[in-house]
Amino acid sequence: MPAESSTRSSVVIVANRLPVDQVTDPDGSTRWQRSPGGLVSALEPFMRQRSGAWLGWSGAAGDAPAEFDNEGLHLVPITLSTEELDRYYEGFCNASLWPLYHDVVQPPAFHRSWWDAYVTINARFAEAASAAAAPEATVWVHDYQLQLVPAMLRKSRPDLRIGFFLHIPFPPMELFMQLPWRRQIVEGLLGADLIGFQRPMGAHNFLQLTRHLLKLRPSGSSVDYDGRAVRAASFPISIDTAAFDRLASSPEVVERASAIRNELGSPEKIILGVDRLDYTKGIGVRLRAFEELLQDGSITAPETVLVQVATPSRERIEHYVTMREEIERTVGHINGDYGGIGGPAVHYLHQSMPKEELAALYRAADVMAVTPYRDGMNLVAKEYVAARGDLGGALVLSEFAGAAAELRHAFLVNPHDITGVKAALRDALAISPAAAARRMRAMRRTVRKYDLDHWAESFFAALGSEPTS
Ligand code: GDG
Repeated sequence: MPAESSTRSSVVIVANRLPVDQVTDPDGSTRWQRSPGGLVSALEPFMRQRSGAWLGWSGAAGDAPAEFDNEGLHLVPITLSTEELDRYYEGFCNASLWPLYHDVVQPPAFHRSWWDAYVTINARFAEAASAAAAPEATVWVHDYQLQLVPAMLRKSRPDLRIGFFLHIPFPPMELFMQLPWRRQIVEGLLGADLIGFQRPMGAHNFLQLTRHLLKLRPSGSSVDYDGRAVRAASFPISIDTAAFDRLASSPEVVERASAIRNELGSPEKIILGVDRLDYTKGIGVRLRAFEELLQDGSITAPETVLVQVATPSRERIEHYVTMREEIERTVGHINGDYGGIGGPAVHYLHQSMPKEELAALYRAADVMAVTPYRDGMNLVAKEYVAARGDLGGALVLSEFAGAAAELRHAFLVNPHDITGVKAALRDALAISPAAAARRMRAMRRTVRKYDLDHWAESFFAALGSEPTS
């Protein structure tokens, strides 16, 4: 049994990152600041009622600071050295698992030293979780970085209720089988009582693998393993819809939205893309469709412009460096051919921006283009809908984003079919305000009903650990 933590909690979240960032003030002192992001606020009610703890990496390489309390949460930082970050995080997580789980959009690389680091780090998280959890506590482990934690934790703490949620897609068996350590991953996940996926297909793929690899006999959404029933089911994640709606309807944001339109030169139509700069997001797809629309005269610039926000991401990984170069070359090319002085066709921003600015962009955009090749959910699509309290705007959405299952009133596209993407963009640009409002109203009903609280509550309920009121 590992050393006990100073505080033992009855609900413990285990995630790659802590929900805080260390910031340095002008006087050189440092403090922790709650990182923006819905996950922590959705989980907060559960955590507060049950003296919750959160384990994760602080974001800085090297020895982790001691555990501490922050705004009612007990935070347990986990140490990751620079070399571990290279092998575990940038290597195994983001250059092996990430592409493998996203339909091998890029070829995954497999290295034994990366795998070894993944095992070591998962064991470190499991040990810390074991120390932090009170007897019979609920532990909720998050995402592809920590798939071995459930089994490791169960071994040392069979008294715990263990849930796991995968934020990215779980691949079909044919692809998953490429992984040299496929059996260990499936066994790692089976340590949980409940394994949550974004889509029912993820749960189906997983259960099929338990049959194929471990000769288990799944029945319905459950499989018996090691004398326990393990359930695999879908829990589509969402956003804090009401909060986003409020933000986007605030006078400041509405005013900023019209200022953005002016700054863009008052175009007739604005198409918007907002993504982490990732090869799964299909940024190249929409650039190409946009370029072809300009080429064939369906649209003209600067009457119609594309604003692409590409948030910097994983900049030390090779695939990301090449993809960024390609995208930026294409942007330059389109602007060279179709832009004018002071009037580019594509406004490209490789930067992170405040949430308020993002909300204003959503509010200003006539068409939101979300065209990933594969995406667990895609919260940007849901945020756009939440932001359109004015019932304006149209959403073009890839069928391969988890969000497409709920947002059926979007213009759904196959991102591999450029002709289809062009047609959807054309239709979305031409839609009448009344027809746009009808679609937007229907989508807003969905995101209002199935919000982030609904997601967290249904997961905890299925895990058998609703908060006691
Ligand atoms: C993974 C899965 C799944 C983006 N740029 C800025 C900014 N953002 C925010 C968006 C949105 C979030 O980042 C991105 O979330 P997504 O869901 O679109 O994508 P991933 O980062 O790939 O997330 C995904 C998700 O996990 C949750 O389970 O949906 O499928 O891949 O909230 O608004 N926020 C700010 N400035 C930016 O420049 N403030």
